[in-house]
Amino acid sequence: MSELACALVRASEKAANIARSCRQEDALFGLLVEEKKEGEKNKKFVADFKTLADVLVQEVIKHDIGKEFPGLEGCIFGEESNEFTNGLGEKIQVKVCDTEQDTCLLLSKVLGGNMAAAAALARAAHRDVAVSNLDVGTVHLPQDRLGVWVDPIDSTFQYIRGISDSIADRNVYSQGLQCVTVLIGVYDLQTGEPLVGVVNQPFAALDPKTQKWNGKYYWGISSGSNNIASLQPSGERTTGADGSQQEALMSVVLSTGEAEGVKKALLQACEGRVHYAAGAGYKSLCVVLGLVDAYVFSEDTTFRWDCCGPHAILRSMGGGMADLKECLRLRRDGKPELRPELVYNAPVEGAAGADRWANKGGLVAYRSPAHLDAVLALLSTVAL
Ligand code: 2IP
Ligand code: CA
Repeated sequence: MSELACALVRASEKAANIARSCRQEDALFGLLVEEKKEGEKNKKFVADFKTLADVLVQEVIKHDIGKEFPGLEGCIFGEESNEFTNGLGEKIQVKVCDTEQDTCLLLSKVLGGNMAAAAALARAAHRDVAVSNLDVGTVHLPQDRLGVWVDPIDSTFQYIRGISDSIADRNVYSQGLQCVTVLIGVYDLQTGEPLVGVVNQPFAALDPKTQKWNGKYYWGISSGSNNIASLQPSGERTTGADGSQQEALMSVVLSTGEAEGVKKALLQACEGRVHYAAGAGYKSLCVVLGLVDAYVFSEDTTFRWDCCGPHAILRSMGGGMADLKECLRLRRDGKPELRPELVYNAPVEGAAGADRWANKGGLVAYRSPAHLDAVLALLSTVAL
């Protein structure tokens, strides 16, 4: 099933190309923003935006994966709906057509007849992307029951702001284009477990000479006892005075919108090793990269599409993503050994719109079970 992982990486690379092309032309980018409709609003932002880039990227991922794995396209779900309204109030279903020309024609309707912009986007959507063979071996996946969550552009707010000169604190960016990610996660439709994940960072580093952005991608596969990842887990440890190996002081990354009680408890325990960063995907990536031990979020404003891809990668590296509030509840009920992970196949009962797929209990993305335990112990007395 290595082909599926390769197809996901290729789709994410194409997505990253489109995201970069859209940012390179300010005039084009200005045309692309449109406010989200009520039902699909992420309540976090006063004005949350979706962009044509977002919608197009999602459609490209669907189209490309569907072409290589017929049957799977019906099980690819994402944050965006593909309906876009142009300046004339016309509703247009954005999709990738059979030919570049047809896609260009369709996009020109969204773009009010701006053929140059439509042609540039259609070119990026149809351009083949070369990805060298991934060293994934053969992993068995339940082919007939796979679902896919896609977040075409996570951290849309940072993508729109486009800050390019943000400075990292111990390699963690609090804001800026570095916090933008493309997230693709494959899960088991029956069990809800994450199986394959790709996190693509289209704006990983700005080349000072060319002023062009270079991207990076990371992947992981976790199925039964088969775990393969593009990165090796980094086991940062310190040596104690007696020569014993001790875990280095915990470090965490949080959303700036995190609850005060959680911030306070973690600030005290982590002695300054608390980072704040934008983007649910980017914060998860910081855990994958070993820049922090955990990403903690106690609110309900992340969604399945924010987590499925990074979760699969973390699992493949010995970590995971747990439901924070459920874990704390079970701990209080005397069952600390039960630490439920996020699952991806069941909607939130009684919820409507995007909230059906919200991670209601918050989350902890962690590098190892010991890090999860440490976070839960620290937060066990915080009222959430
Ligand atoms: C958002 C995005 C935000 C995040 C929010 C996600 O997704 O990742 O940055 O908030 O939870 O749903 P925060 O940065 O405070 O963690 P999108 O950008 O795709 O709407
Ligand atoms: Ca998102």
